[in-house]
Amino acid sequence: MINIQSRDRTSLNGEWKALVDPAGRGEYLRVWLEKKPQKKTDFFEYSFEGAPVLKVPGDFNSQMPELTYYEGTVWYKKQFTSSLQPGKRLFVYFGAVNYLADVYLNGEKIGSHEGGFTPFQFEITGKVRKGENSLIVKADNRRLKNGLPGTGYDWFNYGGITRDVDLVETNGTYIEDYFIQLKKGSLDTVQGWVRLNGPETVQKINIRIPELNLVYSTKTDGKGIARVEFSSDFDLWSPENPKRYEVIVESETDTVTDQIGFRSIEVRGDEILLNGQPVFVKAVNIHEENPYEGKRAYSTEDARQLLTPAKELGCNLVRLVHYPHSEHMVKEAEKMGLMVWSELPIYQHIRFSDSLMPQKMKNMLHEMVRRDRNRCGVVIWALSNETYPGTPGRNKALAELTRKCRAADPTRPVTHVTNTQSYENNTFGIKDSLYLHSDIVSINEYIGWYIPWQGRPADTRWNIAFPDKPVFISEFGGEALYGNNDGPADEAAYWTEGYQEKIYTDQVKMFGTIPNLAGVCPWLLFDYRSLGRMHPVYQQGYNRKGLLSENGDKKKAWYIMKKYFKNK
Ligand code: GCB
Repeated sequence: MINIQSRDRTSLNGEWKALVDPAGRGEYLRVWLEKKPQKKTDFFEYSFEGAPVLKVPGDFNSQMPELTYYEGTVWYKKQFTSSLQPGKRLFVYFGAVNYLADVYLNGEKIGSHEGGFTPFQFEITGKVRKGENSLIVKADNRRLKNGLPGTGYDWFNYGGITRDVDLVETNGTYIEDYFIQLKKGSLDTVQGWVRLNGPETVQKINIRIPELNLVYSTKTDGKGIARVEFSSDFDLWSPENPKRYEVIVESETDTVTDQIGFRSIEVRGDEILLNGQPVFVKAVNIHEENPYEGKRAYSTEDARQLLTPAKELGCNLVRLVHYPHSEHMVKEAEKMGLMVWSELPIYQHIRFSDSLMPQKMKNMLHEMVRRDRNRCGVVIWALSNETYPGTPGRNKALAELTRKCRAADPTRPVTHVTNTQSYENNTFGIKDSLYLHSDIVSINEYIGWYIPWQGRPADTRWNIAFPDKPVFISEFGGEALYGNNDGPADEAAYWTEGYQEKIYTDQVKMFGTIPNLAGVCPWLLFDYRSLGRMHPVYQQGYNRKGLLSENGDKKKAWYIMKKYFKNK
């Protein structure tokens, strides 16, 4: 189901008992049965009694020093009471568990989930007991060769129950999902649907927007689905006017309330149009990490800490890399007038030819789209980042995924990001055929950092095999340790702020040469933790490509970017 926040729910956030299981003994000992010794002399191990606690939501790595670099299993336990009345249904809903989750209620397995950044739920009607209940979750963040992402990635592998957990109570038939957004290209007509779950499939549906004096009525069919189409004179959402309306969706057995904005987003020819007008995308990359505390970000407060400097930089979009961020983050961005780029962790080394991969990609796509389809702030679905053309099955798998994405949501542009360009004689060659399936040609390039310049930035030439599409520089930049200011900028060495500043100055000159340039997005807002970044002096476990240090200090490059956005 979607829109948990507006439902009859009981939060299971807070302290959970935790058993660290590096050897995988818990499975063998079946800890979910919570066996108790009968006599003093009975041998037993692995008991939740006397176990330490972990905070949920929250990654486990940042909560216990011995778990800092841990990649493995932690068993979590929470007790709750229930008094579910006959005819009602109960669900346990997880915002995210990284990466594999097995969930047990009162000793019985109720389900599993794969994927660290999308929500899932299990129905526990008929399984929940009156009074005390015990919920046990096995969270395993080991990297999988056929995982999404796979084994190699440049961010911190925060494990555990990283987002909110809720019990949600509904009537026998409830409003499971709906899609209420403007139809593609329209500025006044909503086209969507409402879907019920439960036996009473045929019901009257009302959609009310009190501020517009709007009441739209329709009816669900035998499958519990109602088509929706209505028009109104909406005050359109935009970064300058992040207007959202209270929207009430009612059936005869359920009511949910949402805050929904209306806007149109389209790629037409080589331009990106917001509400019918060309928009230059001023973006910044953000990882889901609270930089000040070095932990996975999960709350509204965390979201504000990350988004406030993005606004200050002059951004109108945040690229939330490289996986779907929490719902709080997306909602805060929308509220603050930041468009959102939402991305799947189909990142670099993916085993496209693995027999399980099509299903894994499809599930994750649907979990991402389902959760945020009604968020007008979300303007782009990004389906992959830096996958390699030579990987067997790559193009076919991503073409198929693109088709599925467009079917699930025909209103938003879709993109793939690549870094497969050639760069010779100061000329970029862009011809990765993945862009055939991409509405926007999104390019990551690190000229000036990983690759040296081959001429004056302002003389750069471009050979783009897709001349009719907008071009977006989705990543560029270089590393600098804040406060490392040895030497004047023109002599500055690697890791200095001056060196990074020079990269930005050159990149900005180069941007002027890009045909169809529709936006740019520096890599990235804050320095962030990554296991692959262990230079003992300059990195110390951090990717230092931030415009801000992990303490929020502005590096010199920040000002170059801010000026560029201001003048754009
Ligand atoms: C990239 C990746 C990003 C890395 C970044 C870097 O191209 O998309 O995930 O962290 O480069 O710092 O090298």
